[in-house]
Amino acid sequence: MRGKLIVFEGLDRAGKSTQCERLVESLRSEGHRVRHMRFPDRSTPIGQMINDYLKGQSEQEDHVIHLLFSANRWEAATSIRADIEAGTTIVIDRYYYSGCVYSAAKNNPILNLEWARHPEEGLPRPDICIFLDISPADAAKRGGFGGEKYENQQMQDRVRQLFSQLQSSSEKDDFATIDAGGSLDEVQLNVLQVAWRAIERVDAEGLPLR
Ligand code: T5A
Ligand code: NA
Repeated sequence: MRGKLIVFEGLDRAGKSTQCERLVESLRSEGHRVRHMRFPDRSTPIGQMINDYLKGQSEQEDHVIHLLFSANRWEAATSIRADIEAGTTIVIDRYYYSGCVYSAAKNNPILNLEWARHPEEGLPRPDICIFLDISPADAAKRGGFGGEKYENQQMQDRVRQLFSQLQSSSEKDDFATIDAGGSLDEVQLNVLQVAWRAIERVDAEGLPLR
């Protein structure tokens, strides 16, 4: 059986990294081979350019940084497909949904959601995208903004709007939305249910990786 592609998305401080780690551990303890990834992958030369940009150490034109984020996924695409074909499940912390939404949130006159989507076309499509939904007020209780580029209220509000636009678009079936405002254990329980349902559906219906 092929591996599955499971992605986590959500606003800053929704709990993506925490829940990603918990899911990876849980699947491994059930005997699954799992690779844990995150985007941006700051370890590659392109990822280092992205890191400098997010930390405010370099400037990039809006389309340029968008294409760098996309290229950072494309440089991993072949190995993602190969691992999944070989039976390894891949759990990813942020993917092209973040890519589209954060770029479109800048209100650049050309770079809307539709423009943003094009360079991402053909990347392995997730079997499920688990969207961790949290109100900005609850997220704020988890600590203030850090120093990175997009960590400000105006940007986060736009990002939230655009995520909900994406979730009612033609790609809406990619998403399972989970209330991320509960305790770590409550959220984890819901994540596990959604993940197992997606895994079992792929196996039962023999769905190919898209
Ligand atoms: N970006 C990204 C783009 O513009 N384009 C792209 O293509 C991509 C991929 C960096 C930035 O890049 C942008 C988006 C981002 O602005 P990042 O490195 O993934 O992306 O962002 P991070 O800042 O690392 O991650 P987040 O801040 O978004 O946090 P998480 O992962 O959602 O949250 P997590 O798990 O680290 O938890 C945050 C805090 O809350 C607590 C945790 O213990 C932690 O302290 N917490 C809870 N507390 C109470 N109850 C719960 N249920 C909790 N869950 C977590
Ligand atoms: Na994170």
